[in-house]
Amino acid sequence: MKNSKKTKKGLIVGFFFAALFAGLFSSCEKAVAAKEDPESMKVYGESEAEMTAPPFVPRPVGKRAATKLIVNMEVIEKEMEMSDGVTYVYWTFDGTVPGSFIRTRVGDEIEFHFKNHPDSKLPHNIDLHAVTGPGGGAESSFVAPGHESVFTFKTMNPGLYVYHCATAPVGMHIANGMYGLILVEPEGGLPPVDKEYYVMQGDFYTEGENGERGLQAFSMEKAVNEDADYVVFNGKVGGLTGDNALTAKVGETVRLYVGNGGPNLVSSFHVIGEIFDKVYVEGGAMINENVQTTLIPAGGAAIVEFKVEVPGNLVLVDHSIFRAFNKGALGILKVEGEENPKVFGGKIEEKVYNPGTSVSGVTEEATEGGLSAEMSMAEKMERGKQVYTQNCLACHQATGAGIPNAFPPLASSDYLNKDVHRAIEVVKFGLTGEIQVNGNVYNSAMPKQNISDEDVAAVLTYVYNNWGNNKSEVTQEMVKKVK
Ligand code: HEC
Ligand SMILES: [Cu+2]
Repeated sequence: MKNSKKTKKGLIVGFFFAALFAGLFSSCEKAVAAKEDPESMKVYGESEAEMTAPPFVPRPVGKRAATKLIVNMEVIEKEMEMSDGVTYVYWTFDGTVPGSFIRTRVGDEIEFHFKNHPDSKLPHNIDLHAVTGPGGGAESSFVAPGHESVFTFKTMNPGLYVYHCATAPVGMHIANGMYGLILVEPEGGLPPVDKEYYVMQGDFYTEGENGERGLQAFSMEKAVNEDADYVVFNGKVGGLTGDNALTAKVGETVRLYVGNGGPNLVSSFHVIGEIFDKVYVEGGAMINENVQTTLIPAGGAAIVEFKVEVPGNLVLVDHSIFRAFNKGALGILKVEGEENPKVFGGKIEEKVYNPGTSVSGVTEEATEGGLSAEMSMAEKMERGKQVYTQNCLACHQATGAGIPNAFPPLASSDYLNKDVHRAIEVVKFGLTGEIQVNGNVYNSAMPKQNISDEDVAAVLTYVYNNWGNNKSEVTQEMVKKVK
């Protein structure tokens, strides 16, 4: 009894002292931290910065002390691929778009050796958003072809920063690919993750339209109008797909350093099939959690982190979605590993859904049973136009021209004109797999059209008697026979 009381008292006293010590200690620590402002932070030793081409990043800085860091970078102007069969003369930092990733820490003294290859046609410079000083180093780094300039700065603020060329005309130098990222780690580094990658979006303006083959020149007019032909990750269409896809394994944590070089467009960065567990908003110290899409300004960046729980292809996009599917802003992160049905069950069933009523008001009874009275040609044409507008126009377009690479034309379609019964089949039962229409290959899916036999006859008659087709008339009976 007595003993236990004593122990209790001892404990309380112990707590009191512990609390006192903790208080003292933490205030000490605060005093030390306050002294460590980056400006007066001492540097220890000297080393050369590891530089990496995208999508890779140098090893973490972590706990190393501030140091004198030598950065070597070279401007190279060269022709590279923009898209299949399309090339462009890029102006680059170290030969890639975006340029090499620079990794440093707060308090480092950077000695920047900036070189311009003798084969370059123009002078260039570098404006690093991580620099506190005039032009972010632009004037101090300005260098003619075949020269090197050296300048120094101290990294004052941790964060992820864009660098870019700032030689006049600035917009043109950026539009030609002159941008990249520099990461300034905070004291002690960033929390460790399993995979880190470097992704940077950019918009490109070419004399020819998107996909026009050959060497494409820069279009100042389109750039001024912000009318981009290509919006891409890592410098080209396919910069992060196929062999260039990023990879990770189920269970790993992934950190993406995402920049936007612009020159014009703001990116609505999104990964289809993931949620960002963490976003370092705008590349700064503020962390947001559970984010679907993060805005990355032109000349800005963000760090996003997520754990990959299930296998499959995650799709990196600018969610201004035509840029992704029509201009190139699409990348793949391939996740391999065991299925994880607890997190994602996948499709477990598919069955017929028939509520028994039709929203479009199409009569159901004509599909089964006897024939209703055959319409006259004029009636078919009128009815057919209505059915077409309601059911087909969205894909095949008002003029029957279709959409290249997606929906085949019905106008002057050799496929359509060759075989009426096949055409009826397509409309009644849908169509998937590869077909050729007027010499172009389509490999897509047309859904089964749930319309009455009478309407199939009308719409096909309408299609056959328009847009240069062979003027066949389709009857209910013909439709009924196709099973
Ligand atoms: C959701 C989009 C979509 C709708 C709606 C649609 N189609 Fe199609 N259609 C397609 C696609 C895609 C193909 C090519 C399928 C393939 O690649 O296997 C196709 C192919 C065809 C073909 C054969 C190829 C050709 O160009 O001659 C015909 C005929 C056709 N559709 C007629 C129609 C008619 C008539 C309607 C309306 C009753 C209709 N389609 C509605 C997407 C659609
Ligand atoms: Cu430049």
